[in-house]
Amino acid sequence: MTLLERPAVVAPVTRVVSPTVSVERPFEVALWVAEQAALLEPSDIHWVDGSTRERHELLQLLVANGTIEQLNPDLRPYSFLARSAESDVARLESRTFICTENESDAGPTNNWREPAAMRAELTEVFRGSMRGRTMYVVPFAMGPIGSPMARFGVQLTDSPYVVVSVGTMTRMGNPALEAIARGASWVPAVHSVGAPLAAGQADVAWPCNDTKYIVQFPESREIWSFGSAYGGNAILAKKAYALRIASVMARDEGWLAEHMLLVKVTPPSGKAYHFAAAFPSACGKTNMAMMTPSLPGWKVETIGDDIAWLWIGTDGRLRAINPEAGFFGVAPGTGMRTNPTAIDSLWGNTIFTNVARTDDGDVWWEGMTDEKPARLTDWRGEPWTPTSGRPAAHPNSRFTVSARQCPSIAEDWDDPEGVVIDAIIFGGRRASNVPLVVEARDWDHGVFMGATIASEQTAAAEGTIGELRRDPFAMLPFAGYNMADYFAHWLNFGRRLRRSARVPRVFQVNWFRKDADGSFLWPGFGENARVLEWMVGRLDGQLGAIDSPIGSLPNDGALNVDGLELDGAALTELFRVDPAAFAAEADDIETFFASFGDRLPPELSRQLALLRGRLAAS
Ligand code: SAT
Ligand code: MN
Repeated sequence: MTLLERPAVVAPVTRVVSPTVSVERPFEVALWVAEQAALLEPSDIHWVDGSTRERHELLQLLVANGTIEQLNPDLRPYSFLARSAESDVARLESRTFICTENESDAGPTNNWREPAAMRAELTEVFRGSMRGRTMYVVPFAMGPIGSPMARFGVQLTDSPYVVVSVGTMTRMGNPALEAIARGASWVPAVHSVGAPLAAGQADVAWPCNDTKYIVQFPESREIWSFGSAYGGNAILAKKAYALRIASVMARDEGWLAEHMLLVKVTPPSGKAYHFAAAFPSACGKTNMAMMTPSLPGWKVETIGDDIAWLWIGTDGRLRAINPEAGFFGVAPGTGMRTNPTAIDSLWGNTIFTNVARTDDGDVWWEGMTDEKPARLTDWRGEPWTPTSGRPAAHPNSRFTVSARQCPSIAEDWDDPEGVVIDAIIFGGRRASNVPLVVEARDWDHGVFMGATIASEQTAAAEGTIGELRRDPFAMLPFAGYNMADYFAHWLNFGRRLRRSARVPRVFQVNWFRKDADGSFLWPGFGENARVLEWMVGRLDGQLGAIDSPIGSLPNDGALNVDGLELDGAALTELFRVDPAAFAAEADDIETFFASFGDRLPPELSRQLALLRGRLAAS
């Protein structure tokens, strides 16, 4: 049997452990569940209802299995620490596949596999993979149920840890199943840790498999994931659905599924603005989304920290929702100085993964406090002291917490109609070259900026940390189709916006530029509000800019640096546009663009030629 074929006889499932559900099980879902059960051979099936009681029972089960341990309830109420297997700590881009009939539809930036061959391979990989385990049927909604943008899915998984994670990150359970029963279309997603248990075989704390697959079939809108229980590899609603599959839906239906945070910024004037900002994984999206602005009278409120779905509303305006319901944030570097809002969000009801534990049963990670605790248990479960010479928390250790717990969450964060976007920001981690902030000349120039983002690799995925790579729109690992077509979709989208309403402004930022000694030039974090102030001033027409070959820079005095310990030389260096360095950058962009062959939209080659012309004239 292959994954698409129906089995002649649906194998009977031994037992259905399911809470009494008041909701009707949609026939189509029930049939699919039975078909998959015949392949996966779980010992039980549990339809997840999403109730608090169910979550509690799953957490108890996870404690009993040794997957998580409860933290000291006096210090961190109802919170838990998970330690993953050492081989299962980040997204695996090399094992992420896009399967389309034609290779060119996946494009040069994706790992392509021929769908029929991949189906045959997966059928063998998944056969019997849930033996000895319970299969959870996890209905979920991305976006507020009732929003025109809400989309649905059902994930099968044999990991209770993944179920509780999906419970925080999405709207999981009966309400989603009810929407499907009423006729909403849904994406099937199958996940197995790939560790079947023989009769009587003892389980391990973090079951997983050395062989891993994260497979998307964009044409049939399906997801298959095997071997990992970590983050984006396993919470399939997140990167696999809300970005890879949703980007394809968005292309076909005329909207955008983006790797972006969403914030509401209110200056002292009281008029609110909404920004969507794309940065690669682990480049500070959560910190920016929860920023405590250093400027008096300014307010930044959180709408989302990782994914945004944008569309043109019936009013013709660019609108956006955060399809998620929680935060899966990087722990290291999150502290009272850098992100007090995140620290406040994590007071309780939080699952931490791969952070260190203190002797009194609380958590710690690098950057949480300036002073390191004298003794810890590190993320591997080993004793640790500050002289151990290794990090106590894994660099990609995470917290999983509900958005509702975030003190800076905006009142309109889950408005079914979304929020109106005033500006789009692109950013990356660049030690050199890219200025603190630049404004695009127009939408098409903004698309060029997005298409040419480069960033230094972080610990969020496997690879050499610090290596510079092009990460267009911060979507390199997340676009579910040919990146060149994705660029064209952005260009077309701008054309539609121009016809109907005001086109949002586009900016590029770089908080990470370094001086000759390798120290950051810009203080970042709450001081980034100064950059937002300039952007708001640009939107209002109150603050000025000067033209440069790469776009508009703040003119003298337009960026408020009052009270900052920033000398003139540092400020100059933050905005220095070195024509020679940018000419080299243009050559690199040309090579990158050439990888797309004739599928590259001509407008992007034109933008590159314009940039070179401006550099030559400068
Ligand atoms: O592991 S996740 O993909 O969810 C996080 C990230 O890489 O942005
Ligand atoms: Mn992300």
